[in-house]
Amino acid sequence: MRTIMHVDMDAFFAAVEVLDNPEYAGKPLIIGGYKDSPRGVVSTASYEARKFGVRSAMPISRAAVLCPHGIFIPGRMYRYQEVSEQVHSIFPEFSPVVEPLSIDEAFLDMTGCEHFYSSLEEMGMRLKNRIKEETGLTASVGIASNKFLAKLASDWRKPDGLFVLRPHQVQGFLRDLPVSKLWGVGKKSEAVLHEHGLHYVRDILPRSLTWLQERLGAALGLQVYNLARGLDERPVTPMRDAQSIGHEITFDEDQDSFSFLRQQLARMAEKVGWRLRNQGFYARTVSIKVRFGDFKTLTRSHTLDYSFNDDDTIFGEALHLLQQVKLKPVRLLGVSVSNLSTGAQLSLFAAEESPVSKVTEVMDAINRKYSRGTITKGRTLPQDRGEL
Ligand code: TTP
Ligand code: MG
Repeated sequence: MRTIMHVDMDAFFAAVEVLDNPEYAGKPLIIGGYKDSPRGVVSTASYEARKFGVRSAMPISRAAVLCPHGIFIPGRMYRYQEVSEQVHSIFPEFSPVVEPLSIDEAFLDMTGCEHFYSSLEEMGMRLKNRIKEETGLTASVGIASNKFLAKLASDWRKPDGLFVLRPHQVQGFLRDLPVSKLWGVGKKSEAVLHEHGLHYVRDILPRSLTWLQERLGAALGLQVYNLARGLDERPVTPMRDAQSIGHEITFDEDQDSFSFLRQQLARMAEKVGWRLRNQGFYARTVSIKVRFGDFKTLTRSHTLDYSFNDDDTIFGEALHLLQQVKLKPVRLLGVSVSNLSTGAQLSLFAAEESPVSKVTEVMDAINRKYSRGTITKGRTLPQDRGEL
């Protein structure tokens, strides 16, 4: 039995603003832009503002209607990044096996460390107290026997929450959750489940694995079957153990347009670069995977003599690899990076430069502030579809 702890900061960007501007304390605070900003999107809101229905990813204009007396401010990404680093630097005090998940959350594998504490509650409390002491901010902590349950648990008593989900409570806890809480169930698969009258986790339990796989596909069907039973074997993967970060798409129809594939490559390069930077990694190798209509699959890789974490390098290398492939209609395309490290080993030619260009930094800040994909490079947009 494993002991996994998930920690997630409360209303993170808003909490940092309250920390730096105590006059905002206790007020409805909305981060993402001034009240009259026409295209702004809410990145987060204080819990006081959430009472009025304000949520992340909502247009500022809508938030202004819901919460007209709220305080609306644009974000300060560099500052959130700074506090994020402070928070993440605490986790190794608790466990050597830490998986940073985003700017304000992480998984800690606490298996074997339990006996250092009088109870799991005390363990969680200690982490919360350390974060509070170091940053002045509150976090919510969930403790359970796997990642899926630990993340649900940290959410359960938010904000400033602590919840230990014990094995005998799991079934009762899961039963009444909406199916969308199961990882992997997005809008599309949620609709499929609803169509069959499955709205809550308890509705899924009587369905067989085969039934679910027939409707959701083999992989997602199995995942949903397991998660509904509280089963999740995924290990906490510390940065140093991560092998690669990748993204792939299967097309509805086989694709034979190079410009289309190039555009898909650019989109995936941005996604991969984003994840790479968000987890504080650098990579040295870029790989592509191409599966043709006849299911023949090939991979091609190239390793550079320096590490990188920018979209341009990933895209450039991936495109170069794709250009060397003799193409026929493509069913699946993937991009991944590997040879990961946490520090930059810069190109000799770029020793003075930051490995992430200013443009990428600004794009990341905007995408973090709003939501990923808000801003993107032109090459990810559809172009004239020249044939191969
Ligand atoms: P979350 O942890 O999802 O949200 P939160 O910390 O603001 O609130 P909660 O107490 O519910 O955890 O995200 C962390 C930060 O990431 C959040 O403060 C702002 C940013 N973010 C966005 O910029 N856009 C988004 O759509 C979301 C969900 C988060
Ligand atoms: Mg949070």
